[in-house]
Amino acid sequence: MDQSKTIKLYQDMLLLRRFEEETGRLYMEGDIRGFCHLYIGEEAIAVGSISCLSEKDYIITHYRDHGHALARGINPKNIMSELMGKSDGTSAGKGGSMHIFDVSKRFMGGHAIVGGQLPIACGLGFASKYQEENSIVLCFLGDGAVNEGEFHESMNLASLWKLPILFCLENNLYGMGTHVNKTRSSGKDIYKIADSYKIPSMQIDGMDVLEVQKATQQSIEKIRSGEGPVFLEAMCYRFRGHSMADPSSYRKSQEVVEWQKNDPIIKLEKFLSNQKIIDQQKILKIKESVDSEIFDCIEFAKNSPDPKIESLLENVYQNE
Ligand SMILES: Cc1ncc(C[n+]2csc(CCOP(=O)(O)OP(=O)(O)O)c2C)c(N)n1
Ligand SMILES: [Mg+2]
Repeated sequence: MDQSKTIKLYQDMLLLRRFEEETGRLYMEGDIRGFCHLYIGEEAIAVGSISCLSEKDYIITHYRDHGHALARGINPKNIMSELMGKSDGTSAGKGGSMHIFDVSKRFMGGHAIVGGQLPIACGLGFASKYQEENSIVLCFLGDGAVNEGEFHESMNLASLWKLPILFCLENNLYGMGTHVNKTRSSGKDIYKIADSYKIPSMQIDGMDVLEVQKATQQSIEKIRSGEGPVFLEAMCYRFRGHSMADPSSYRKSQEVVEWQKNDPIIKLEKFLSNQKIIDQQKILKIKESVDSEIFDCIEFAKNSPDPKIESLLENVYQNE
């Protein structure tokens, strides 16, 4: 194991966590408005899987997208500006929380329509194959997306055309306030659906960044060799409500507490100190540097100008 790379995983997960804790605070203070869904608790999935990609690979995801964007290395200043609707935002302040995009990083959004990213992932995969780019597409989806027709159409097409896609299902057990067991007979074993499309699949612990990383590496090797898509089901839990407007009254606080015992960041921190890879002093230093980066990016976003009224119709297209 490369120790500095493992420390980087810890640092990145902490960046996601602290960024979103501050996002929640700024939302309550009115600096961020509109829809806003936090990824707190699920950091190991974005950080572990995205750490395996090369620059030429694509990422496409759902509306709970801040974590994926940060893990891809998009500048947090621009992400925070987007959340505040400012002109330095990744979409010039016009997309907001659910629509983070950065084509230079091959980060193809942030999609608010549940399952809407899946056919687009197939398009990206097809383009990569057709142009012999050897790029793969890492496509994140929630358990709720599995009930959409687009999910099944995309799985079928990806398998039939051997598209280079890694489907990464984040099974956090809830679609808004509904438990997966109420919407699927295979609630906690969704990965088995992939069998019917002849797509190799596996269930993994999405609260363990090292396990996510290992499974992603193995999957990517398979995909790059031209064998077609792979499907991973990462079991996880969101520690906060579905969105900032959700008081989470549909689940018992004891359930949340049980899952918080499995916090992916604390787990890696314990591993790193038990293995004597980092000590308490180094942990403190990392926390301080992450905090200072986040406070800088909040300052930057607050000072970023509002989009000009004349820019309202920029980047709006219509067919003649
Ligand atoms: C096509 C469509 N139907 C319904 C909605 C409303 N909606 C927004 S989020 C959501 C639940 C999705 O749950 P899941 O895919 O498990 O993602 P999670 O929020 O758990 O990350 C629904 C039904 C939507 N955005 N798009
Ligand atoms: Mg879910």
